[in-house]
Amino acid sequence: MKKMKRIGRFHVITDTLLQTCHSHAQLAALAIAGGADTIQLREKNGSTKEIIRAAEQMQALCRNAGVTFIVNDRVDVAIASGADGVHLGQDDFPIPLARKLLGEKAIIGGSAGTVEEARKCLMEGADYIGFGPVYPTSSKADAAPAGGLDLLREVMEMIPLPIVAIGGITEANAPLVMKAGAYGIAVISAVCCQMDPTEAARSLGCVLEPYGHG
Ligand code: TZP
Ligand code: MG
Repeated sequence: MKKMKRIGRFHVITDTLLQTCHSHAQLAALAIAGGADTIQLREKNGSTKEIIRAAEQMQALCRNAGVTFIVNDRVDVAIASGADGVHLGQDDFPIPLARKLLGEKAIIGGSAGTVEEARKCLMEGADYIGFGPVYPTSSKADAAPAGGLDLLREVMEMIPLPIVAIGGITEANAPLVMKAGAYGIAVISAVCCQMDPTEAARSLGCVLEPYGHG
């Protein structure tokens, strides 16, 4: 039987610039303990060797926990670490080329902030779309202005792929995003930058439960 691609509904994206208490692997472990079902390694600095090392640790943690592991931007690191997939922005490694290198079984996510960008991801063969920012965020330096729930609804109407909402998602607004029909959410600060990332993930996971998470 064909194995389903496990695209989680609660993605935690690890970051070691916005907070310096935890490493990527530590954040992955803390987020998994709190119920995250997808972990994404997002590292824009540092040596490739270091990033591969972090990715290998995270891949092992995720595999043991049955959690999906995605690498942001770096197809090479995804291959090297045996990740489940990659997440690619509009100006990153082209999705069709990533598909060629990673194969049909890999999960490929594409970032989009407009319906046109989301359609491009769809046409190029993405498995899901990270759509946002839905709300204002200070976690991404070059983030576009927040699109809000109406744009999120529009993309979900037009694009037949799982839409994972990103950007400024918190425990307070996650129910609104899910009620609007999002497949899931992806967060950085709401988990990674909290005093207790496990507890933060746990309470965020609780508000997702009525919408099919957990
Ligand atoms: N892409 C769009 S918004 C964003 C990314 C990586 C940042 C999300 O971080 P936060 O802290 O959950 O707003
Ligand atoms: Mg990128």
